[in-house]
Amino acid sequence: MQLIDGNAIAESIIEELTKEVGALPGKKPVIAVIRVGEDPASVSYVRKKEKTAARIGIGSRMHILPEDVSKEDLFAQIDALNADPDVNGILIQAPLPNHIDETETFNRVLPGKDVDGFNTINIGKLCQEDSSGFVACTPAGIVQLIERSGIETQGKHVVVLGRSQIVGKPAALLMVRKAVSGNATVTICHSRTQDLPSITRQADVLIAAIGRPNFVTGDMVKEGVAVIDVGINRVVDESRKSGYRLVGDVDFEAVSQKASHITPVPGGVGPMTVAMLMHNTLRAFKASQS
Ligand code: BQF
Repeated sequence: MQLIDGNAIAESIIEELTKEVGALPGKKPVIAVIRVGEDPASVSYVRKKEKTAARIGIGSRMHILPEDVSKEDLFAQIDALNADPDVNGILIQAPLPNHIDETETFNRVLPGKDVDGFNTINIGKLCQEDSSGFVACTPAGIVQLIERSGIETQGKHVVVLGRSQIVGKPAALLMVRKAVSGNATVTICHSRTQDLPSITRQADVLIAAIGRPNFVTGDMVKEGVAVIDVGINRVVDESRKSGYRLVGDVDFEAVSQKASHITPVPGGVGPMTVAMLMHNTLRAFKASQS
């Protein structure tokens, strides 16, 4: 069994980006981050992104808005960043408070600055296999993990567990693309799928993004499966200083005994999400310079 080291793969991408940014002759890329409220997970994700940007030489501009910000004020902030030629990428940290519609907010960002790839235009481009768009960072990170671990997808059965706009759907589109790290036969299943284990057991590659701790058990996979665990679930753990620990959507103990490859949580897909955000920001910068 090969443990896929997402930290190490993310580090090598960060190194590649650092070299490229270091070699830029003039201006450096800049990402603007909007965080609404003080959700502890959002605070921690944003901090990780700022730190990683700083290491690479990407500038970041933080905009922290109160939990009860009006849609008008939030959109005015986005509009100002859209119009600012010094801002290359705009990130709106999810989750947003309930009174703000996420899709509408993501669509307010100019497609060329939508480094999260959440915008209708960028999702449409992914669907059309138009590589000029931005691909959402987590699915893009999954592709990198697969490529850099030598996992074959051509002609294989990739089962995606989860149908979210941000992970499941774009991951399925990437896997079915006419591309070396694509050309798969793809099945998307979800919480309403009948006899789910009979489908997951057919997977040569299983991408688990259903958002339930330890959901995929040993009897749900076949021998030799490659498993990408996208889940980041907080479960209570009194023995930890924080009072919780992170577990994936996959029962790692059991599934790792059958898998050819598996990603851990933490240290699997998570760090790749951040690395691909930086990759997209550099791309947005380069596009703005040409
Ligand atoms: C790790 C995210 C759900 C909802 C909104 C490294 C991250 C996480 C884990 C991280 C995520 C998840 C991010 C690890 C960003 C990934 O070591 O395993 C990094 O920062 N992520 C986010 O911004 O919004 C989310 C998950």
